[in-house]
Amino acid sequence: MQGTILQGIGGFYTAMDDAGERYTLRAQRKLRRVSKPKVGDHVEFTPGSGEEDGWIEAILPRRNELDRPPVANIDRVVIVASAGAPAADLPLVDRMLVAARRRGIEPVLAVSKCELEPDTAAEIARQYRGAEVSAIAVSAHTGENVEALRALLRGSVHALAGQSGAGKSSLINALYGLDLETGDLSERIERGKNTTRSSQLIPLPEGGMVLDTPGFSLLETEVFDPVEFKDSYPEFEPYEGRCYFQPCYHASEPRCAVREAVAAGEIDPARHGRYVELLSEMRIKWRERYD
Ligand SMILES: Nc1nc2c(ncn2[C@@H]2O[C@H](COP(=O)(O)OP(=O)(O)OP(=O)(O)O)[C@@H](O)[C@H]2O)c(=O)[nH]1
Ligand SMILES: [Mg+2]
Ligand SMILES: [Zn+2]
Repeated sequence: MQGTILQGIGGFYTAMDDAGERYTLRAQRKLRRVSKPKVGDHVEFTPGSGEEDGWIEAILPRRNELDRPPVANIDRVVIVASAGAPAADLPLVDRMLVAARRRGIEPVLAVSKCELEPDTAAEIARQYRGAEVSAIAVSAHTGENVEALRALLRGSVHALAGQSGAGKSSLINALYGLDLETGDLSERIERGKNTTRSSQLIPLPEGGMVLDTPGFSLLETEVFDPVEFKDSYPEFEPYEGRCYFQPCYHASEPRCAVREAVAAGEIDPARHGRYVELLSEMRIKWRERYD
């Protein structure tokens, strides 16, 4: 039989077949060695019967996947970054954008809790102008732009991802009238844990599916040739080929068209500054890749 993984907790997976029937399954060790099943995976399985466990036999080829959050076969990743507390970690947003682009997943930026700090929300969205990402300031509490975001996401398989406490589960509840568990910041600090502990795929009555995922604060950027790093920054594209040095990293080279565009206010300086930092990290990792 075939189905889609909706959730995986403690070695047990829930799969749903085309008829909407749900099965509890385990994954064989030989399968887990190659790759652990991810939420969103299409799998072949043998259902359990009586006392017998059901087993996932194979993971069908993935259209795409992310490592963090660990999800597969999605159309879009909605990066949720808060305008209030916890303060948005923009280097983390940048890393998620790079990961999405490298994996061929369309990113959307949702600046959450916008009713708390409207100016901060607008400033964050402004930094990503030209980055070919829809940046929408939303509030799960007031409903601001929730309808616009839902219209943008309609019919697609989309995962909400980002820092713990950014408001992913709250936003999903506001978007789709659900009742996922959400957590107070104060409780969170006491417990030091995510409110959402495992990823979950939810089929939507209007079509498409939404994935709630646990928050994270660290994301290792995949190591690849640093000369390709700029390709994940669409706002540099119009200036490509116009630099004095070729290839140009657009970092500290003289007569760099991208740096001139930053100086002229055409590219956001904060976003470019973070690019330079992530790039130097990538160059070090690339040099040390065989150590
Ligand atoms: N003021 C305000 N608070 C919000 C908004 N959305 C969420 N919150 C609050 O932010 C806190 C965290 O929300 P969650 O939805 O649990 O955050 P999460 O991103 O799912 O967190 P994890 O599951 O731990 O990754 C809760 O106290 C929410 O009430 C909003 O639009 N405005
Ligand atoms: Mg959550
Ligand atoms: Zn350059």
